[in-house]
Amino acid sequence: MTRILVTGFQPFGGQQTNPSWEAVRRLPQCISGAEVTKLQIPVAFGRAGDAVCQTIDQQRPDVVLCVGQAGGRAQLTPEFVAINHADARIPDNDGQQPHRQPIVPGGPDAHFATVPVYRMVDALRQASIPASVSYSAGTYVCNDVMYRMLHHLAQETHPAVGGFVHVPFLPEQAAQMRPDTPSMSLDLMVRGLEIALEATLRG
Ligand code: PCA
Repeated sequence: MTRILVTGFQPFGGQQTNPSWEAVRRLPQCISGAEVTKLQIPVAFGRAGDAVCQTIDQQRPDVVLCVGQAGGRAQLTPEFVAINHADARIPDNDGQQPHRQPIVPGGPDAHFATVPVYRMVDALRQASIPASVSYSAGTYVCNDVMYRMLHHLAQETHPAVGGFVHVPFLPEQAAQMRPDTPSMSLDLMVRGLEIALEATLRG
């Protein structure tokens, strides 16, 4: 049976909730006949990526999709690339704040997503869900997790495909912010993640 591992983050940066986990935990147990496992990970450099890699080793999934919040974005954005660079604007939930340093010293400069990011975006737009490919996952914990996960998969002989999707704020978060802050409803995010996974499994 095909297995999918999907992860979402704990809240961070003073927020009460993280839409990534709220959406991930509402995904069905089964998508296109594949079994879905959900994992909540901490907003912590190193520790979050390690938790994902450990779970990959235990569960041997075929698809790994990590999801994170990108406040300020208006669309679902599958990430094209993770770079070997950490530079934190704010401390993570462990109080770590790396500046201008490699994630894996001596590792490749970047890892490209191995999920079909363009096919995901095409499928999402087809379903009238706003989406676009992003060419930067930033330099905070999300990029750290994506890089560590793809680096781990790259060491395997029969690797799973791996990717990362950033989601906008929820309406209740945006309601507390500047008037031009974009948001997306939880229902749309959940449906969008499901469509992105369906598109991946078609590949
Ligand atoms: N977003 C942050 C880390 C956790 C999350 O949900 C990021 O984009 O790096």
